Amino acid sequence: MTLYEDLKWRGLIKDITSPDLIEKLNKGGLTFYIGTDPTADSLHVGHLSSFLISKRLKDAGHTPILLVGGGTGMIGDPKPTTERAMITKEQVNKNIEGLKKQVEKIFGFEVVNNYDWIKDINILDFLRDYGKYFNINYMLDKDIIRRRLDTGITYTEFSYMILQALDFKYLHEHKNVNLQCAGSDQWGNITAGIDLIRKSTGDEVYGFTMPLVTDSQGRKFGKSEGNALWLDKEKTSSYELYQFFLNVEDALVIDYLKIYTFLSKEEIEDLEIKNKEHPELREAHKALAREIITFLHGKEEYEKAVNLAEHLFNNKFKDLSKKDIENLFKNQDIKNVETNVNIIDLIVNLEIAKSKREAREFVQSGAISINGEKVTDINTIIDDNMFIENTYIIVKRGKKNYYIGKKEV
Ligand code: 545
Repeated sequence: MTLYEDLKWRGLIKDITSPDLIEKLNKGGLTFYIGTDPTADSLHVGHLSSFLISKRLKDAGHTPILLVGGGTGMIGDPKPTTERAMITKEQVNKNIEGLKKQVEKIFGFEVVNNYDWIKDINILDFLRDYGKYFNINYMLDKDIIRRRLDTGITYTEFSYMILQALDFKYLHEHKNVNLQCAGSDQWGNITAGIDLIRKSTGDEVYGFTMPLVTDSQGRKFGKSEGNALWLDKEKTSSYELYQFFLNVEDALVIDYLKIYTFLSKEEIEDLEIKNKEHPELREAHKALAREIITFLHGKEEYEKAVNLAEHLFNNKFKDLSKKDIENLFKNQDIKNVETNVNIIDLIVNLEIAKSKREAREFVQSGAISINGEKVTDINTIIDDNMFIENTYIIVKRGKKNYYIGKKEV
């Protein structure tokens, strides 16, 4: 398969600006760029598909440049709905540091910051050398701008596309960049750059966009219970990523393997058959989690995530570290509890039961386990050695209700 055929097969191409791009993609040798504004100090899974494309193109012989928008990040790319809140310059710089470190670590590509050239353009040069190429009707015709006219858009956000177009021209002239790629929301900004370059230099450059990845309800992919899944493992642990990818919808797991992994067509088709014949083995889901976490955080992190998941699955907690337990039960509230109390008091303190009577019923019916071991004696005393690493006690009621107690010091 050619690169273009592979990208199409993976569902990674939404639009291309010219059919000429196909042969150029297949031939290799293009320098391309993808940009990201520093609206946060870490990328999240929602941006991953578009950044993985830079590795796919690099592996096919193209040269990637990653741009962090220190300049554009201060302006704000207009969203279809509302004006963005401006972020402070301090916040922009903090986010740039985080993003640069992250994209260099994960992708290892050259990173440029458009503040470095935008800062030197004064207002008169901007209006004469760039504004002159932008007819208002052309700008109003951009889908996202048009949708903002009734809710209102400020001059600041309205002028954003000129900055992104200016970037493309700058990189074309200084780094021989002939291609910009991005998610589908960037179509207007990319074509603005292509038109600026054609009008001002006569050169033909290219762009392509990737579809926004969604779940079967059409919701943007990459959030779990409303929270973004960050690519920074201090924000979202490998274990959380593992659980997320292990539990993506069966109907979409093969599509996600195409988008988020570098497994070959044959390997993915083989997983598709296995997933059909033995869905209970979840081989496709495990491959998805393995490939992504290994790519992002390395094999060791992946194995740690699997190990933690197996502990939870097998109800084995005693040999876990404090950090492991905090990781396993990150979204769970942890209550302070006293040591040397009766198990009934502990169950009531942890609000597992509403009364001592109900607590006794839970214990006697065998519904309660402490650190993975069932306890049925209502006279059990919870003493120090029942706190893992002298800190945490894990009480489970029934099949999957976990309550974490932290020993009061
Ligand atoms: C700025 C100057 C350029 C070229 C591009 C830009 C950024 C672009 C933009 N991109 C998005 C973005 O999201 C916030 C990242 C939070 C860490 O706004 N104007 O910065 C997203 N981009 C990746 C994909 C995207 C896009 O980072 O392109 O489609 C999301 O998948 O929304 O010269």
